[in-house]
Amino acid sequence: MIWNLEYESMSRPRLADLQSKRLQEIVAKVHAKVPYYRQKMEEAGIKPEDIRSLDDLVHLPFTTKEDLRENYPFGLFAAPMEEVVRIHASSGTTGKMTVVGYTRNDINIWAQVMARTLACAGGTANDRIQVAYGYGLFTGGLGVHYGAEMMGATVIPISGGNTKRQIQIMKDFAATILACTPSYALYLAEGAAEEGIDPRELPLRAGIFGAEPWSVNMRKEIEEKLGITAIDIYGLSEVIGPGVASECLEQNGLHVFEDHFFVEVVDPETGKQLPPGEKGELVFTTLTKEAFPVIRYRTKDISILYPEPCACGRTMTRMHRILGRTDDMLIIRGINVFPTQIESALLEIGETEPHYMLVVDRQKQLDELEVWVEVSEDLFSDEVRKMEHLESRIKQKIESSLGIGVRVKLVEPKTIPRSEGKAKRVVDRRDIYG
Ligand code: DLL
Repeated sequence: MIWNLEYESMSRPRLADLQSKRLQEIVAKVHAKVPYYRQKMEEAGIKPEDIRSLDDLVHLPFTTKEDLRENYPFGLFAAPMEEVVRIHASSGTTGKMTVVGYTRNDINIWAQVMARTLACAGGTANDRIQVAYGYGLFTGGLGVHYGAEMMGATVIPISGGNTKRQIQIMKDFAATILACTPSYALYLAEGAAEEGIDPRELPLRAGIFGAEPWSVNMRKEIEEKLGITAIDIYGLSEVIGPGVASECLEQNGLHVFEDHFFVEVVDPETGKQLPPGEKGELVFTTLTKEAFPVIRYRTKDISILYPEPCACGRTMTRMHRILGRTDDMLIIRGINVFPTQIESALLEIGETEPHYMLVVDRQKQLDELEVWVEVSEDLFSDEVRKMEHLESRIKQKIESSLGIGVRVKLVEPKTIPRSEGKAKRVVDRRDIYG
């Protein structure tokens, strides 16, 4: 079923008209309400009236995560705080988080695009949706939750973690759709097997998985082990959260909900817009959001656009499953981690050398992050107790700033390879984009 047939299957020319009208409105709005955008537009010599069609969008400057950081926490909000009913946040590149806000109407739009996403996975009011994305500042849990309620489905708001309980509830409440990260879905499958439960015999029939990259092989494995259809869903906090794009049952690219989010692919080096079919960085402009509109937001996610019609009947452009990142952001158990966050934690503690390395692996479907840090010769040859103490201080510091568990390994001076150019800080042993 298509949740909103009128919009999701709109003819391309009508859609372009709608987008063009909405684009002009949003540009005028941010110019009037957000000093940052006004200034950027002035610097570029552009007035809102210059944006007359979708082709004019390329004249507008990009917005980046750094811009959000400079305006931390609420500097880019376009609505007064009394109209903001919700805040979410995601990792920033250093100590500061990326903060986003929603008006009541934004929450309503978000619920609608999430209802579309669930319908893309074959969901209806008859479904029981186990929401195992985290609830809280992360957009996953509450995003799916509101969409599922709007659809009229039964929500099981269990949030992430506690695998045994997840499996028990999945079975006892007869959940039909699972929402979580793809790696957690595989972990649940293994957990079920350990409990002597064959998930393929449960009523579960579909999953909406995202928040991290996953390969074609991983999809196969999830589908086989859980006996379900696994749907890729994409989104980011800065744009709205989950609900920016979703695969349909054709499983051949993710439909971008373009009546709300205008999508471009640009060359990450030059910023030049690329034609459909070419690989580059996704850039989004929100067309309808009130509290936190973004203009040409650089996602750093790599994909390709396919505007051809889809057999499902939706006319919305499809994007390829995410093919990589243009930066070194890692996603560990669904949480975005920037090496720079770890670097600033280490710098705050001091006492170590500025050489570190992050080793990421997937053990039994769970991501593990190991932080190797060089210590001085003196400290290394010192008592073991002192080393252990430092190790645990670093661990605590990183864990509290990142919100995920890490292992810390202090290593001898000069054991971390030096590079002549860009330092290679990350060894990722997972096969995530394959
Ligand atoms: O991860 C929103 C979300 C929640 C999406 C639940 C899907 C499901 P952030 O925490 O802001 O928001 O992280 C956004 O995660 O820029 C991508 O790099 C990555 N990402 C999200 N979905 C996918 C996906 C949520 N399906 C960042 N495939 C994005 C690959 C994804 N990467």
